[in-house]
Amino acid sequence: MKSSLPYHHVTHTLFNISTKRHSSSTTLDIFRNVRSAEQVHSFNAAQLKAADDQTQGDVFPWLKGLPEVIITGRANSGKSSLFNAVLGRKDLIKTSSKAGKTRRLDFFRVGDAPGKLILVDSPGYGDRGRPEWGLLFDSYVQKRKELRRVYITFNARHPINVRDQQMLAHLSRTLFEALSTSWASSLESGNPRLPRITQIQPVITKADHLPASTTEAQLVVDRLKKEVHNAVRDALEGSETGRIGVSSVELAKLMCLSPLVTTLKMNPPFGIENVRKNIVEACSLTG
Ligand SMILES: Nc1nc2c(ncn2[C@@H]2O[C@H](COP(=O)(O)OP(=O)(O)OP(=O)(O)O)[C@@H](O)[C@H]2O)c(=O)[nH]1
Ligand SMILES: [Mg+2]
Repeated sequence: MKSSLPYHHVTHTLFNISTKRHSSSTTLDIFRNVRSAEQVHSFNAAQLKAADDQTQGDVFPWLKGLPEVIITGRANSGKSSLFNAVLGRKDLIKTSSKAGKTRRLDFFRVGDAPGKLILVDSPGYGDRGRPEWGLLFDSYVQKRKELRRVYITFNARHPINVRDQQMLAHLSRTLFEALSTSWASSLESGNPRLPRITQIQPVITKADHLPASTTEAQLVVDRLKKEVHNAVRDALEGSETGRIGVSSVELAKLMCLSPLVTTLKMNPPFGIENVRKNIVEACSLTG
């Protein structure tokens, strides 16, 4: 079995892709009782189909309007494991070495009831994904007002592939359409307000699989960062971003954040505090 990288190696990589710093006291506050997190709901493709016949709106459960973040990524890229780590739990969420474990949207409340925010785990895409899971994810991203940020995982061991590019393209167009619609309605209301951009946060998981040389590891991270950004930029080029007064290049920069790097094969797991801070910031809960 391949041994884990030395701690300093991944630390170095993480520092080099410098991420925004946030007040850690608020983060600690929100995640202080992280172990009290609970699953508060789940929603599967069959429920979506049944509900869609009744309404065109948000069909997902009302969770007191708490801010939500959702995670996506290729099947088996480590989405559910990452959320377990963020929640300081080993197996609140079921994980598996076999792709296709998560088959529905699962909603987890962070903190004691009524909670501060909701993490939404979702099924993976790619060869082991299913079309109905894609519809479920799409419906959530298109309709959910509480959505604050979309996390997308990339296994450090695998280069980005065409399915990742398709997902990034689809996601950025969907988020742009939502932005454009809320801009149009704010114009109509006679009270134009710059809409909030729902951002995409890439997360490189399984960083223990990055090459052992720091330079090579950095190259992998930089390449992924560039490819993800380019996929978003190219997708937005085909959208009429001028409608909201920005170029596709500008919007891509605003919409797609720099990747975070994590590995759970260290004790304690690496990069998790940064993911927590990022979630807290996405939910506008920083003090
Ligand atoms: N080496 C390594 N393996 C990891 C890491 N994180 C998760 N894994 C493993 O990756 C496998 C898949 O993890 P999951 O969290 O179930 O992945 P998922 O993306 O939720 O998978 P699906 O629900 O099937 O789409 C499991 O065997 C985990 O133990 C990590 O940081 N390093
Ligand atoms: Mg999963």
